[in-house]
Amino acid sequence: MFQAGTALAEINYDGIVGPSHNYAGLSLGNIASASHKGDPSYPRAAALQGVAKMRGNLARLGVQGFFVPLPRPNLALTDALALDGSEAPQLRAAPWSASSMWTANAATVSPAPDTADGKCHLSPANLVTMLHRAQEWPDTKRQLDLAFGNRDHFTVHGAVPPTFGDEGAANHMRLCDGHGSSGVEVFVYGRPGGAFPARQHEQASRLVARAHGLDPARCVFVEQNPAAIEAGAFHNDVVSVANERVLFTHAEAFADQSGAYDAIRAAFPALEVVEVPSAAVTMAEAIRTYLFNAQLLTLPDGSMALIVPEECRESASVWSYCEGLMASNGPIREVIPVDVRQSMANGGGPACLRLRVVCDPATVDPRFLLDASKADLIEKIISETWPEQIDPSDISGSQANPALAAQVTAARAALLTALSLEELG
Ligand code: SUG
Repeated sequence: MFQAGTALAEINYDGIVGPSHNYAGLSLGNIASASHKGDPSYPRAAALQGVAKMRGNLARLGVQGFFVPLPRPNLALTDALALDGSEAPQLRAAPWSASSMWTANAATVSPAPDTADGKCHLSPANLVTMLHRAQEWPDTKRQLDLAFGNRDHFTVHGAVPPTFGDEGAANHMRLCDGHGSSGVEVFVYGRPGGAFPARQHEQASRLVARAHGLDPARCVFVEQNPAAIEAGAFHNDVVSVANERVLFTHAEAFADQSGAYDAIRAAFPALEVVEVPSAAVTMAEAIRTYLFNAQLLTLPDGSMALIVPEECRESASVWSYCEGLMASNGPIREVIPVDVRQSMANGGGPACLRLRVVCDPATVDPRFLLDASKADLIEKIISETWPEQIDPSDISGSQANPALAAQVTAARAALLTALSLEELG
């Protein structure tokens, strides 16, 4: 239970990219996923890119967590789908998806200073809108139950019941004076009826806020701009990110942009908005480069750094905006590109790959915390066991590929053994 004065820190839990990482084009409304459908994927390179990102943030922040990949191929889902070779290839690919790497969709997290009982509450996201993602939450919950098993400090809930779609932290932001102080939680939902699915339902957001025991006066519910969803912003974290008192957002992120700022400011007067105008970066370019799918970090000296995908540096308009940001007197003083191209090609940037948990690091299971030697170990297992390449026909062809299934299963098992996490096997 939270007591004032306890040392709370933000821990970023990155999803280790799983050995079955592939491009099957499963996510309607996710432009990168659709446009890379059918490409060969490189699971080993993808996972090493992810570890390199974690190493960078470990050096910057002094703390970094991770979650392990979920069991794939998921034989229970294969059975449930009655796959017999006559079905659409996309159905065959779903049990192979490595989508749990995007841990921003693993859960919604309300840190202890925000909740009525002074514990940190986590609700795994049901991800019901997409078949390949809906299989994640029971295994995600098993992992959360272990990582945050200290019941004096954490409560792990069940998922929101269907039909209310919940996508977790990707549609949730927290504003606060410092990570350890009480925050205002902002839930961003989409209204159904557009060309693409609105994955986060308002009722799911409201349910999570109630379950977590949040003070209604410190919760804000905001509608995402339907035009942003239509343009490919399938999660709010593709168009805005918050850290402490700062909201970094595209000017067209919300259905009622100034109404959203007013509502947040009414609950959190210290709000500082860094709004990127459409004239500087179009919505299409923001979505292509994932400028907002960035990690906005508070560095030990109190300044903020934005960890963006390399694609931002390659875009004239986005990089010129970033250079202006760094030269300004604003709160974001550094913009640091990272290479997560394998994940980006499926619509997952630096922010998708991490779940933020504000807590006392002494209260979490240390097996899920990274240090330099564990990063070496994880890299060694990935280099030795992860497939170098997967062609979509390996997983969605009418003939199953038992050798690949065996390799993927063995690779995950080797990682669990190395990390003493066999109980997740
Ligand atoms: O749910 N891509 C993920 C990307 C998730 C990004 N997360 C955040 N924005 N927080 C998704 O659409 C692609 C899978 C495929 O096509 O095989 C995929 O699931």
